[in-house]
Amino acid sequence: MLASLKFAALSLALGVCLGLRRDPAAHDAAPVLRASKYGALWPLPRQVHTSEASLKLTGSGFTFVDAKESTAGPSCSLLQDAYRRYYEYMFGLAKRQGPGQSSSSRRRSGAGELTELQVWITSPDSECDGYPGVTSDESYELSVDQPFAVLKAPKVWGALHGLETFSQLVYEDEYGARSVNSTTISDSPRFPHRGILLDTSRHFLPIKVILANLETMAMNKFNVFHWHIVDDPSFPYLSRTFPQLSQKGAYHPYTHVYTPADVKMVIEFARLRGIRVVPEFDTPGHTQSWGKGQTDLLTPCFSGSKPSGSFGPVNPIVNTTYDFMSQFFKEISTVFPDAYVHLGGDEVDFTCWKSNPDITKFMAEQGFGQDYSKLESFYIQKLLDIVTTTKKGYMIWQEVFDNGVKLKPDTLIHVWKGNKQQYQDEMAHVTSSGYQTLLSTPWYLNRISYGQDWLGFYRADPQDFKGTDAQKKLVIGGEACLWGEYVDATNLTPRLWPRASAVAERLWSAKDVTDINDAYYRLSMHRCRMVERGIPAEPLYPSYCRHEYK
Ligand code: CP6
Repeated sequence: MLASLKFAALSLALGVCLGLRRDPAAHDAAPVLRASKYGALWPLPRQVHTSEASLKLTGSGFTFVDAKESTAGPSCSLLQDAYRRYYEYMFGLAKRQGPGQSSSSRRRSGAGELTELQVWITSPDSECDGYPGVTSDESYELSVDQPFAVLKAPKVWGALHGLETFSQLVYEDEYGARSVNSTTISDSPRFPHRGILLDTSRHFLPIKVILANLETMAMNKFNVFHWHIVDDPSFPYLSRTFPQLSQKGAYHPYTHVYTPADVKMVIEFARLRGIRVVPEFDTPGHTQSWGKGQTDLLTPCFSGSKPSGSFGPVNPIVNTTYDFMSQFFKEISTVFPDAYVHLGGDEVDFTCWKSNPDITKFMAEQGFGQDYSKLESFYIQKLLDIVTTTKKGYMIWQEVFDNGVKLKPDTLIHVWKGNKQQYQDEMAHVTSSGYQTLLSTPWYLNRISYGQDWLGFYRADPQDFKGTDAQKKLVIGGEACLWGEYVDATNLTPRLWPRASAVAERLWSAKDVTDINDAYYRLSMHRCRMVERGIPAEPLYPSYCRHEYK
């Protein structure tokens, strides 16, 4: 089925050298670096057929064009922008390289030239001006052949992925001349939800860092930016309805905030790359920063019979809380176009609630006994009802499900806790209750170790738990999380990439794509490609990239 081909020239061209095989720090057998028949493709497409026939490409002789039959024409700026980006990635870097391109391309007599990639959107509605969603069609078919290549996709979302794949097929010889092998690819993702969580509360992340990350996500076919925008330490979201939240709760009221224009820019930049933006406003815990600008929102903690001056989670027993949440989430539902918001609900500390006599009285009136998770559920239930009136779906951390809160059937339950056994049991439990779920537990990229930790991320599979096929179908994907306690603009990119790329392949490629040696080669090439594109992605192991230090 798959043409078995040697890509020795390719290996030379991108120049990853042989890594040492024995590493005292590696826990299990280190992967062996040898060329993959799939070249530098990452994540691996569903079907790849390659031939030895290679075609030359030159910057002056190649263009992206809309196919005549395409339902998206020159007025689709999403595609026109993508053509510009990929042209730049494929040829713009030529400036940095030595001479010799045109002479070497003329010397090869047998090889033809590839002059065009025709992009053909086949569905009547290309969705060019829409937003991607969980049910978006991301499939595409790519045929690279003489005299032109064709990229066919029902929607623009598949075309974006196909352009990335096409750019990954292009390789350079030692003189910098570019070629692509005649290839056909048929591709679509294994899971519809492939996310990255960034935390902008522990440290403020400048907009340009967020945008660079979105750009890198597109190179890895991630399609959800989970924006954990506020938390205990700071509240950088500038709310039009409640501007005092960031005035008082941000690290700095002007420089460390995301204005409505900033948020718009992030959403549009993401849309142009087929990425959804799902904001998280985590309550009732993780809300210390909310209390600075919104007095009476948080529960006053008591020391004996007197208020201690400190505050706990959101106060669930007063009407003003719910009035506030109604107005707040009404705003959020208009600012963020995605069909989902993430409502958090994790790690609620009951100590403060227990100290407060008004809460104690309320617990008794409601018949909650000493079970504070019932109080938490009481709050979440009301919050979910409020958010439902804004016509949004919701994602929640697993504790909300664990506590038995009544959930709409389309609620997404985000599993983040426990060891392997525990998270697999949780996935089994959530799906046997009929809920859709996504996994993050094995993908806490904020955790680092001395070694090739991409291997562990790569091996985890969100469908590995005991359950029926129907249960497995309820797994919609996963998210790699980069919590921000020890991460800011200085170290975010190399901490995330290429480690997150391992998660990208697990969530995009077929379940049986598990060959570690093959992955190691392709990921090394992919990492060098990210570096060449200006993304400071960290190395996997002793190696070099051809274009570095020039
Ligand atoms: N913040 C919030 C966090 C974490 C969670 N929620 C977290 C927990 C454990 C680790 C890393 C991050 N920092 N709001 C858990 C979902 Cl190891």
